[in-house]
Amino acid sequence: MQKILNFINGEWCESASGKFVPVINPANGKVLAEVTQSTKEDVDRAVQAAKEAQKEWRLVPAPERAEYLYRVAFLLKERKEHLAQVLTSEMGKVIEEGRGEVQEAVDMAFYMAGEGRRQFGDTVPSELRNKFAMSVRVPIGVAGLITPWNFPIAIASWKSLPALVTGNAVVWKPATETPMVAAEFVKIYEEADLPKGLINLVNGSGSEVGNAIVDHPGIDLISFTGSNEVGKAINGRAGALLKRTSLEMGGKNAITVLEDADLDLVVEGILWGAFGTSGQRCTATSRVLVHESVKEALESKLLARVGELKMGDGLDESVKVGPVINRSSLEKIDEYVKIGQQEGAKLLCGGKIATENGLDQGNFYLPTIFTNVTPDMRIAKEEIFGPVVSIISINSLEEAIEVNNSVEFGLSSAVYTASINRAFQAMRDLDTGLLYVNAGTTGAEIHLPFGGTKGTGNGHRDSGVASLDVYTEWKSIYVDFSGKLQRAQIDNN
Ligand code: UN1
Repeated sequence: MQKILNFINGEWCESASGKFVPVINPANGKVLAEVTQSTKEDVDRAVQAAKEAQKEWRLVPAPERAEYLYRVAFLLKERKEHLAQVLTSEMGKVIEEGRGEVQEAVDMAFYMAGEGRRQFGDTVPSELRNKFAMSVRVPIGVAGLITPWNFPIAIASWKSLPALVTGNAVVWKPATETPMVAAEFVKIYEEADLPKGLINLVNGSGSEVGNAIVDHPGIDLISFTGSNEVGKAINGRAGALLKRTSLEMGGKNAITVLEDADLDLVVEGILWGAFGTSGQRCTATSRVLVHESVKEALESKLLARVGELKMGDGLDESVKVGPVINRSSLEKIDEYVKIGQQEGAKLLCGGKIATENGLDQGNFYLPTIFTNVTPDMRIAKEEIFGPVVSIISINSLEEAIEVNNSVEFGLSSAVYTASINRAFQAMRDLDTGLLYVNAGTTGAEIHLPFGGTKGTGNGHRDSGVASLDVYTEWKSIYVDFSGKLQRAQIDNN
């Protein structure tokens, strides 16, 4: 049986706990490997190694740090197929999406390597003569990364690469469900000859390893993607220690369909956004706010297509919808479907655990569409994280905006319309971090900020230049070459 280990101070090692838990293929329930379960002591060792390594790393010129990232980028690209296969086996997303996700990490590695030669600050005129003023980014120290199973390599790349290129060291806890692709990613850092101690992988539970990372005085900042419940707990603990925390949490993303929308295009956007990744993206489409004049037409077009979505093992190239991550997730989704029915929503299709053709060996839920959903229903407000979408009828763009904004999340919203005026109105008024016009709610690219408003986050962003703000402090520097005391705000007035 393959054993997945920790990587601490440049060595692959087992936790002294001696405990291992199985890594399970969600498509068939088979055990793929077992992963070491770490303790607070393992986190301690990782933090010590990281602190030590960072002392030298912060002095390495950023363009030289970037050379390691370029090597990581090429290795990721070279190993794309292998990484995608590992990812699909343990996480379940269909192989085409597995490849797409690895590509997202490749893109991020090249992009962040480029940041080695940017990391721009401001140079501004001083208000005094013979005085120079500028701002520079400086690293913070040791970054604690806690990443989810739904994008196990892409999200790890969004966090580890900017942390490293800006001069920090990393202690990373991947999700328990997806340790194999995490280990493969760290192997790439190792092969790229990243100096030892800069990236440390510590496997284990949130309650043991996650909390130890959050509470550790040697960890200066936390970057987390996952559930709201855990994010809030992290914010409380880390906030009390005055640590910076970057949180990316839930979504309840909506596609607005106006009466002038191209319905065939809308159908593609809904099927891909709601049922791609079996609805397990933070950005997944979980609400459709459709103008009542086109609601029936849209429903019949959707129903005609949803049956084409073949379910099965994501490694099969013809499969379009893979399993959900585990049994408890499957049960939670089913629970929500029952709640929806009790609330009076009408089930158009799906609504149950798939058991035919051997699917009962894995965790499969039929693509599910509810209609006649009202904005106050729980299925219209709470994140389900599965292949379930709710159709809500609206009468105008203004009403759609109100319904879109009525939930506690604000990650991704989309609007389909032929009217440029209404598109711009939606761009202005939808309260969301990501916004699409005539495209679905998923598919963010790595060079723009990724994150959301309200309960989705806490004001920070992954991806793009914005993510550098998570891993750096600003230092404003004044150089006075006048040779005399010059008092700002006084001697120039
Ligand atoms: C996530 O679900 O947390 O925009 C990440 C998208 C992907 C990333 C999703 N590029 O859907």
